[in-house]
Amino acid sequence: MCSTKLLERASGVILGAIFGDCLGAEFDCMLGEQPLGDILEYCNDLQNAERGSVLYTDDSCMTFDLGLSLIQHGRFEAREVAKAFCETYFSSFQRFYGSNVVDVFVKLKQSNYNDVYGPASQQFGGSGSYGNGSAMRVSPVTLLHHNDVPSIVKLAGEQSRITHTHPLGINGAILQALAIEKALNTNEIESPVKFCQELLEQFKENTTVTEGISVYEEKMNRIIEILQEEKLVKPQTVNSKIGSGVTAHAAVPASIFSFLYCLDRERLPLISDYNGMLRTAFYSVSFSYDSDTVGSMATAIAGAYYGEKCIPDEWKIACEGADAALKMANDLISLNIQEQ
Ligand code: R7I
Ligand code: MG
Repeated sequence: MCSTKLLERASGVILGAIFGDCLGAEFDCMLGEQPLGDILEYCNDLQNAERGSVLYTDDSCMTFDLGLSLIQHGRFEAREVAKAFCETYFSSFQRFYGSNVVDVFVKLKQSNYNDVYGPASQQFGGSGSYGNGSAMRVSPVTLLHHNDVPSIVKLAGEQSRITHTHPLGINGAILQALAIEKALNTNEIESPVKFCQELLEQFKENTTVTEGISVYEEKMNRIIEILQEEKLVKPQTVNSKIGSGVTAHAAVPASIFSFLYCLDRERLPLISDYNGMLRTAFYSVSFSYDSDTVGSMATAIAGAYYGEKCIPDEWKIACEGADAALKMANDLISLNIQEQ
């Protein structure tokens, strides 16, 4: 039997991913940080928005592609996932996919999906991409294998290799999947620093890709440093010490930082009246240079901790794919329970 609490949290993961993406897409920060007041104003106007009218981007496209394929086949079928990624990409209008990953889609299609891992390994002169694209879609992996860390790590890495083979790309997907798992399993975070230290240890112990671990270790230690040293952190500090752009080793730590920073409502006077999931969504979107993706990843982690009820119904309804997100979370958790 699935407890309501687990289902609410699992739903929070996928809904958080979609909500953060939709919100972030409206506040693309590539040109600089966004005032929190503007984001609040935008959200308050959402109650008048039509159902599904706030559109998501590639983050959610790929999250749905991966999750629905896992549900359909009951397991990871790499060729099917590759096909789903490509079919969605080639049938969509502008969803703001990464500028290089589209070359992988073209080659996958040309090979009739028979060479599933080859095209990604040829990216960037053979080093593979370290973009954040395989981390931003990883949330279904955690739900399918909830309570089974080795399987989460294995599948997070395998799904990454379809588009991102660089060790930093793969490890970004693994760290994000583990962050969601830890948030799902924690009832009350008493110390954000301890949460971060334990997550780092778990990542180091379990990742199957040793190259690039030190980069993430350094970033996680900077998160700890910032959380310990400063009460009110300026966006410039986060951007200079952690980063928040399109690379996995910037965006994943930035997402983890956002979640941990927003646990303490006093750190965010302007939005202190909102619940923690909304604080995380607003904050992550406001400072990131890749606002849709950091918004999506940070709010997915927050959703695992706070649960989907933390997003007001009228805001949910405004987002494209909200109902599908809730159904997908339910189906993944049902599969997970059957496996145990
Ligand atoms: O990682 P990816 O799928 O998407 C990244 C972001 C996400 O936020 C999406 O929502 C979208 O907005 O873009 O896309 P990739 O094309 O694989 O990588 C994104 C970018 O990361 C590339 O265009 C490069 O600028 C950079 N990058 C690299 N640069 C140098 N060397 C990724 N890997 C490398 C590399 O090995
Ligand atoms: Mg993005």
